[in-house]
Amino acid sequence: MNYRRILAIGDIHGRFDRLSSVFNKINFSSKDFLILLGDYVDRGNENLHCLQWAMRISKLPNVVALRGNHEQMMLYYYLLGGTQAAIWLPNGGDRTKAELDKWCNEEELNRALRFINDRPLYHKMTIGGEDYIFVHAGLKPNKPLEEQDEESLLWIREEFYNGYRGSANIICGHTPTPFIERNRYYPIRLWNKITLLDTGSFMRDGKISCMDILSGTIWQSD
Ligand SMILES: [Mn+2]
Repeated sequence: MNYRRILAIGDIHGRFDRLSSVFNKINFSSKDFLILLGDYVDRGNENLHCLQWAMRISKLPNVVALRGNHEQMMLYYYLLGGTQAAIWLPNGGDRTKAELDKWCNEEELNRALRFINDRPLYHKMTIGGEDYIFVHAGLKPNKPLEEQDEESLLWIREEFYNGYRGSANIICGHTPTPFIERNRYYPIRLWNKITLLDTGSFMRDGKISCMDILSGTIWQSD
């Protein structure tokens, strides 16, 4: 594989307007490789459009769409029950569910759930001798990738940011950058090889961000 760019897009959260804005800027083609870091749904007002876009584009051989914790909550809500099911609606799932109730028949809902269930939790690549791990939230420090649990990959925050000492570069979303640095809606590169690409897509001044891992170039929604 010899791609022109390795692109990663952070949290989307139902903001199809911002997704279109950033996606139009990158001029994505078959020469690129694209990783979506998850959280297509919840909190925005076009959750279904975002999910359907991810379902469509991930059929391309040069696109990987990961699972985010919001897709995980949705999956639990519809299929598995338990604590994660109970927290979906109050965490923005209410809006997604309203759209699904309105626009989807049972077959379409099942197709969406199957898509979510099939999402990988991480994607690893080696580029120029460097390892890159793309994952929604992060990794449990001091644990090999193969032994990571679903919970950490989808939900972890401070323990990962403060404790990660690995040699692989980690590209992730999940914690909006303004939660780490006030009023910052631009990706953050931490000292320990972690790059945070969730730039608060669902927030008033938030953006959706895309980064080319090879050049470091960043594109953002208007
Ligand atoms: Mn998120």
